[in-house]
Amino acid sequence: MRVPEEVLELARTAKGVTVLTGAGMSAESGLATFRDAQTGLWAQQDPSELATPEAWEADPARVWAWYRWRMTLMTRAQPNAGHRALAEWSEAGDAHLWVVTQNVDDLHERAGSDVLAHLHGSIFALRCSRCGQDADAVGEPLTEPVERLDPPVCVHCGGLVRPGIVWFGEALPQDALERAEAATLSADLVLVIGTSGIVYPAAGLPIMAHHRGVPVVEINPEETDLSDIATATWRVPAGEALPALLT
Ligand code: BJW
Ligand code: ZN
Repeated sequence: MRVPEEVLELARTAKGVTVLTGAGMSAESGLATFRDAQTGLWAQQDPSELATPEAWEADPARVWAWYRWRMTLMTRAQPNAGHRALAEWSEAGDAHLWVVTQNVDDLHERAGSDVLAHLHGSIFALRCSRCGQDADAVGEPLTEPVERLDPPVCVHCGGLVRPGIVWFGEALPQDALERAEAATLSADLVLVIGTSGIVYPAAGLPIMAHHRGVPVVEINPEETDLSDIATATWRVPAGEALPALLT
């Protein structure tokens, strides 16, 4: 695969690279994105009925069944060539890479990257929805999707255990957001990979970089809400682009 000259030049000369990833990063690992019109998670389900605190309050068993099934899929998935290339880039030592992800899976880590910030939390970091303490009871494994499944119960207070992710209307983890902002300001290149750039404040990070004169490169087969502020766009899947960038 031929790497666009401008992208190659920016990647070769950068000393600090902030990489913002979204669901498209894990698409080639077989995990569905949110907003793809055919295969996206939101194509089948209404996000307001699943990914909001109100949905959880109204029907925790429905919400838990969906997340428990997605945990199964994420456990089965393997990092793809794009995840591996990012880890190798970091190990090569020519540049410092700060990986900032909106993904709640652990595929960056399993490929060998240190993730600076999980902006939307982690699906595996369970906590009590009442007292907030960490929980490790995953409950029964799911081998197929189900409509409803009772969430596990907190051993401290009897509250319901929820996934450690950020729903719409909830605040992002403050420390993760601060680290991501600091990395964005320190970088001399921001790579935006596999995100529609619709969800804030995450989408504000590359915009902030752009306003400060930091080049932004987008790797995504489709145009996005962030394409306009990108210095260069490369319309290829992440699993093909990133290995090519390293060779
Ligand atoms: C490929 C590919 C391949 C495919 N290679 N690419 C400012 C303006 C307007 C609204 C707001 C605003 N600020 C805040 C808001 C409200 C809201 C928001 O942004 N709404 C918008 C929809 C308008 N934001 C929030 O509510 C956030 N919280 C907040 O702001 O709190 C404020 C507050 C402060 C203090 C107290 C209280 C509150 C929280 C946002 C939480 C987002 N959560 C989700 C669900 C997580 C859990 C779960 O997994 O179920 O996070 S929503 C969902 O979207 C998920 C994702 O991380 C996020 C982003 O999606 P992503 O990753 O971009 O996926 P897609 O599907 O959209 O795109 C995939 C892309 O990949 C596509 O472009 C493809 O082309 C591409 N692709 N194959 C490369 N092989
Ligand atoms: Zn509790």
